[in-house]
Amino acid sequence: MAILANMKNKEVASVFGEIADLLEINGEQAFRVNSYRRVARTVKDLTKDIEELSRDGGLAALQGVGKASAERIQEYLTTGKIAMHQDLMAAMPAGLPALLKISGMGPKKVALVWKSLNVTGIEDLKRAIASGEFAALKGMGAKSVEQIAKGIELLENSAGRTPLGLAWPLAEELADAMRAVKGVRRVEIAGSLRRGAETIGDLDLLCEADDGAIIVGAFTTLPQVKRVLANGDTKGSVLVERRDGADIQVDCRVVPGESFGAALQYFTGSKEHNVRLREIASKKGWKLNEWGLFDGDKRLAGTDEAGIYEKLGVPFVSPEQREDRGEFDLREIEPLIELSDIRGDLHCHTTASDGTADAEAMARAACDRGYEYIAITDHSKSSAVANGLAIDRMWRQIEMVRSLNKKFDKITLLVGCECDILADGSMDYPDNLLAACDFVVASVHSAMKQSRDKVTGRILSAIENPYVTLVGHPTTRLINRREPMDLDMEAVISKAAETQTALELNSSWQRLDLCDRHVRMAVEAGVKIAIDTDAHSIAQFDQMRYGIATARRGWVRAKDVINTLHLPLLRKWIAKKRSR
Ligand code: DGT
Ligand code: CA
Ligand code: CA
Ligand code: ZN
Repeated sequence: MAILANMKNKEVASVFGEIADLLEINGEQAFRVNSYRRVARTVKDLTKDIEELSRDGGLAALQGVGKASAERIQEYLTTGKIAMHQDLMAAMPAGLPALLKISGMGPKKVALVWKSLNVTGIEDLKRAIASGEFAALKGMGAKSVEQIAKGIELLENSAGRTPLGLAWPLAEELADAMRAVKGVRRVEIAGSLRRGAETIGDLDLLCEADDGAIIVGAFTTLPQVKRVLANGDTKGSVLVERRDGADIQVDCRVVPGESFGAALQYFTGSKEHNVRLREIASKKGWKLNEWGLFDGDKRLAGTDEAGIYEKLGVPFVSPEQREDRGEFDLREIEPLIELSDIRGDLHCHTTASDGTADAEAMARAACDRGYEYIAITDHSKSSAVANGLAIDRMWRQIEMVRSLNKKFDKITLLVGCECDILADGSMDYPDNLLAACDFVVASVHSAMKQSRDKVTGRILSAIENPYVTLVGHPTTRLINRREPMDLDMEAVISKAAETQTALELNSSWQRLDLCDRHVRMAVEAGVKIAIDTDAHSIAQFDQMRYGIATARRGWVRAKDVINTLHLPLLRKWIAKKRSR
């Protein structure tokens, strides 16, 4: 429920943000633009459901929301759009708003290229970059244009791939809808989603049933379907709208029970893993396909996945490990970490900095999840946009969290902070303040474009600080939106191993940082991982499963992760580095 409520708030905030962008491109006066931005921010930070608020007549009472804005919010809630927003879009070249999606292109720059070079879309912009005209404009330079060119590349490479956090809830919704169809005995999600990949090309559903055509018919007429791409006897393909408005393709296949395991194995992939598996079958003189494992006409396996691996004499690895990254060489299967192994969240934000719930509400929510502990880690003073805590505020926060802790008996609140690693590699808080915290996350939030040596050096000096227990989102990448920093990961990993510093696997689906490969490198070097959510709201605690999926792709076991420890052992682990 909370997630749904939040979604409407998010939609309204994003439409108002777009209105502000469009007005700014049109050269409207700053105060007018800012008034829309203010509404966007207020609505985004709102802890209440906006629909509820509007029913209670509370819209106009919101800070920064005037009568006109309140009416526009109302308009959105009733009709799903705002006429003024549509008019603004209609009044400018259709390709122009898309330029805002390019990293580095704000409304001012969009207006600049439009007015001075008559650029009206991405292709125009690419030409203006190639010809040097863009860099020659007043206020532009080679460096910022280069950054924008990279932004275009990133956008084009990511086009079509859906982040895990948008794909997974949608896949579950569709799988549930298919489970409710009469005649369907079993539904599984296959493909890259079952493998826990960070982005998903299309969704793959598998249904067990007898009459394929009827089931495919039910699939292609689900209420979620926007367009039907294919409609056959055993397979249907459709387009479905994502939460953010883009489309994603969904394939649905119907198979009989005797082939369900073979089909699940085949359509889970990866392709590389399947190619290897088929080779192993053919070396034995057998044939493996989506219908089963066969010796001539004789069916050897196929009803369940495990049977196929067993017959082939290959370890039955988890879907997340099926990438042909060495899984065929495993002699014994070690269980990978599971969501239920997690005993606490070590990175979250409250209203003290940029979160939407206060420490008490966050702790209560963590307690409801059955966690043993939670570290409250708000931003430090230099994170001004995130309302980071100045030193005196941080001292008061430490007192506040300690006394709040006395109110809880089932969960322990660890006093923490997310301390910025500044551009020169120093920490944003002095050591005595860090020492007063139980738990310190150190993260880069600025100057991410520095050279490889510089950014690596910054992380290394943070790791050397005795009070830093964890490096937060080490590469600072944002999936589909921002490249990782140019980090010497091997150097970071070896310094972390040497100093007993943990590295984060940030579970936010926009980050998933460290990524699967890096997390595997770290664990193989003996570095401990913290899998946490960086939650800025109660609902975001649910992101833990994305981190767990990524960890499993990195072959992580429960013992590699510090927040699988019971609290006394976790405290002991933290103390070890501090006492060195
Ligand atoms: P995606 O959708 O790009 O995120 O990645 P997948 O892995 O879901 O790929 P998809 O949807 O094209 O196909 C699903 C699975 O079906 C894939 O992981 C393996 C299997 N598959 C598809 N095409 C082939 C193929 O040509 N050869 C083999 N061996 N397997 C295939
Ligand atoms: Ca797929
Ligand atoms: Ca597919
Ligand atoms: Zn954070």
